[in-house]
Amino acid sequence: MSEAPTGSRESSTTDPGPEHARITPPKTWAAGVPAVAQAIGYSLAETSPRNTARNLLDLNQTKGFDCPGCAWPDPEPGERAVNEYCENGAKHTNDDATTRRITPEFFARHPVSELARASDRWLNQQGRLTHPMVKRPGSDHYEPVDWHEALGILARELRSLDSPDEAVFYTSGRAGNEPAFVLQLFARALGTNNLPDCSNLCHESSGTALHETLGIGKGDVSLADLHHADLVLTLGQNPGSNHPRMLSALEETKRRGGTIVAVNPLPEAGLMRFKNPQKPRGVVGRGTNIADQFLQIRLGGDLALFQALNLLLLEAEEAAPGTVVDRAFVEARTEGFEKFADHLRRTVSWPEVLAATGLTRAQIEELRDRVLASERTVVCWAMGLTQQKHAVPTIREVVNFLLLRGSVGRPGTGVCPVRGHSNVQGDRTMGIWEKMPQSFLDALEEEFGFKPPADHGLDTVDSIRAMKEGRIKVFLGLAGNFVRATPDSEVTAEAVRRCRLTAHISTKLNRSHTVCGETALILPTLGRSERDCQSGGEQFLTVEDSMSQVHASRGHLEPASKHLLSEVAILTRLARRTLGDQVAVPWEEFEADYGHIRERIARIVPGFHNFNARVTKPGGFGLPNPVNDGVFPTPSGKAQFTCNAFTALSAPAGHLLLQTLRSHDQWNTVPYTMNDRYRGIHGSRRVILVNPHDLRELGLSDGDLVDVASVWRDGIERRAEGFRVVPYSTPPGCAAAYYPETNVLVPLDSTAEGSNTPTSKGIVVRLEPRPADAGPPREARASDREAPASDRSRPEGR
Ligand SMILES: Nc1nc2c(c(=O)[nH]1)N[C@H]1C(S)=C(S)[C@@H](COP(=O)(O)OP(=O)(O)OC[C@H]3O[C@@H](n4cnc5c(=O)[nH]c(N)nc54)[C@H](O)[C@@H]3O)O[C@H]1N2
Ligand SMILES: Nc1nc2c(c(=O)[nH]1)N[C@H]1C(S)=C(S)[C@@H](COP(=O)(O)OP(=O)(O)OC[C@H]3O[C@@H](n4cnc5c(=O)[nH]c(N)nc54)[C@H](O)[C@@H]3O)O[C@H]1N2
Ligand SMILES: [Mo]
Repeated sequence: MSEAPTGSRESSTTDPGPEHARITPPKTWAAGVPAVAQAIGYSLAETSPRNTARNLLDLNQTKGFDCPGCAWPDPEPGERAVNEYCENGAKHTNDDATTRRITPEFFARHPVSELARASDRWLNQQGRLTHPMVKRPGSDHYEPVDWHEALGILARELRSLDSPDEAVFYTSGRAGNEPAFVLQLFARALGTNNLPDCSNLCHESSGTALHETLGIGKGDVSLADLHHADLVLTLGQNPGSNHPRMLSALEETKRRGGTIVAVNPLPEAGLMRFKNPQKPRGVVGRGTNIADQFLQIRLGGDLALFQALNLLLLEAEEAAPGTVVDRAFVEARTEGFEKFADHLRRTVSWPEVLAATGLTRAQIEELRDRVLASERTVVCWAMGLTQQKHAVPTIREVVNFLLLRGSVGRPGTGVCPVRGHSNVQGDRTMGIWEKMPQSFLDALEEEFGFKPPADHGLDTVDSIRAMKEGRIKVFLGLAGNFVRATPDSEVTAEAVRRCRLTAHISTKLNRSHTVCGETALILPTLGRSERDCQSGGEQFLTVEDSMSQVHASRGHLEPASKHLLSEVAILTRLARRTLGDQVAVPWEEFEADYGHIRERIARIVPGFHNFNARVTKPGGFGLPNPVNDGVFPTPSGKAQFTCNAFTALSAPAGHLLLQTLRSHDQWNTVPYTMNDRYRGIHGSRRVILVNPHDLRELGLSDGDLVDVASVWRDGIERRAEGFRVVPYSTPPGCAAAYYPETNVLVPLDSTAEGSNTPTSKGIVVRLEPRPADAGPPREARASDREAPASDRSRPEGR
């Protein structure tokens, strides 16, 4: 238990290599006392005891701030614990509230080319950004700049573009509603819909599939639905690490007699057993068994599983008509049932299903029986489903399953895409999307009197393609770490370096500040837990959780530096500098009092009427969900059954499928420590988890060092070097390694059909034994290849 959070900021700029990995048996339960102790340990290493206490008491309370971690909803105000947070939420919070600072002297000491070689963890550990900084063309150093000049540089570049479509504006789901609304308004007033976001890398496949089938891009489940479900399926998610508070909801489902089925290639600790740190029995007892059935599925096997399950249900209906399919619901509220049923009867092949899933027919029949015993079923899912080539048809098939049983829109039923970033759903609601519906654009026009561009903009992958071709000159990031979150790291880095200017509104230093355009700007901003004072008084932000509840978030700590501006202030000032009085938007009023922004949101975004008044109520308010009001807002007004072509993943002989996932101790692109406690990995992240049988077949043994090469039709060799092989319980042919170290292996053009989301959970790789005399792995040698922008010859055509 005594894995101290990693050391001081003086520690090595590179991460411990694979030879430092120490492997222990994976845990079979999650949370509980060690988890809380870990969080406090990390907090104290990052911040002062006083800040820790103050912060943690504010976290997720109605008068405090929203956890900057995941988007899992908070219980009703009366039902919240005093400590309404999880171990990881506490870590994310205190990572923001760190007392370490990065000052201009830091940048004077460290050239950009050196920082570009430092590990993600080291960059993050250096502390909070304190001053606006600029890296000028030809220079290898960031130097301090005042806000007026920084925003002037950016405004000048934006004004000098041949077309506004030469700029892209990226948003990460940490940003609150108000800055997100201002950013999309500015981009559209400038004349572009180039508004890629982290959702393009995340739940885009869910949005696409749900829009097509149910007419809404979001889930329709509340915490109460989960508690009251007879059966909850959790697919492709690791809640013990990524949505720890979800375990409390699942515990409640079980307490009320519900059943849980987990579908995952890995026996994740949180899916197995849970000890609730909020309850005395969680501290001393055995905890609650979570999954009643665990289906250890092959990567990408979920479409096959649901097609087989749906066929079994159709057959059960034939055997006992009127007992399985919710006929009344299907006839009144849906379309396409007969075609769908016919399609499955004709196409499902059991040998293919068993090969694709790695499951037995008996396991799938057991699942069918659980479904038949359930009146109310909820399906939850995350990245295991969305980051596959056939993610969209997979999620459509999950919807077929629920529609068949009439398990949508009723209490205790529904679709639950479990969102990642705390406000990723809200950012979308605010218009951060490269293809917002025309109704939204029309509402903007009516409110502000300018015509937003109608053509769709670029999503994240298309933005990189455009950068690669030299079509993008200016990149602005509102939070996030574009260079590290995106696939094909080397290709992306080269693409980003072609930009004339890259600018980031950030709290912490990350790789995107160091792999940058000819000119680069760091625009430091307030964190969630900090006081936000403007000329109109103290401000708060609002966020929307994974279950469409909108509420206020208010920080109380002193800002990390007196030079910080809020995200809203940065964006509104930039808009004024760039657009002058070209559009009738009261940017200054927006900056002074965010209530003015919310007034406009109230008039533009459905469900936000009387926003300012309703959001001050403890717990905020829920957005209307047409599906729960009995309406499917599809073109025909009915939910759609779909016919999905069978697809599975396979790897040629001698190859494996690789998924890239999160450890317990990281927040997306930022590893906090080198440990992944529940999976028994300690000391190094350069590990690859492989089925023991595969290891034997490949002639490898526990502890061997390998390079991982990805195999893709474009013939380009992508390599991630220096990984320790770890035998692990994962289906044959299916390996796992950490993101973002392995993003270099995900080809830019390998994306999900229909959503363009990188296939981060299904890439074909080859393991190559690493010669003992191979020297440091390529990641550590990045300097050789990543010449600083200053001494690189300019690409053609610039
Ligand atoms: N502590 C912490 N919390 C986080 C984050 C974080 O980085 N750290 N990130 C946040 C964000 S942005 C997001 S999107 C969420 C992500 O939450 P998750 O989706 O839980 O994140 P991943 O680590 O990507 O894990 C994917 C899970 O899917 C499984 N899986 C992989 N491929 C398949 C498949 O083909 N089928 C099935 N059925 N399962 C599969 C993996 O074994 C793993 O358990 O977490 C959010 N919360
Ligand atoms: N291979 C692979 N790639 C993946 C994934 C995967 O599973 N596998 N997952 C994908 C997913 S689901 C996602 S969501 C993306 C995540 O992609 P991003 O959202 O782009 O990345 P983050 O790591 O969350 O961004 C962290 C940075 O955000 C900044 N930040 C933090 N808080 C704030 C704040 O309050 N305000 C501002 N302005 N800045 C702040 C800090 O500077 C910090 O360094 O990655 C994707 N990439
Ligand atoms: Mo995400």
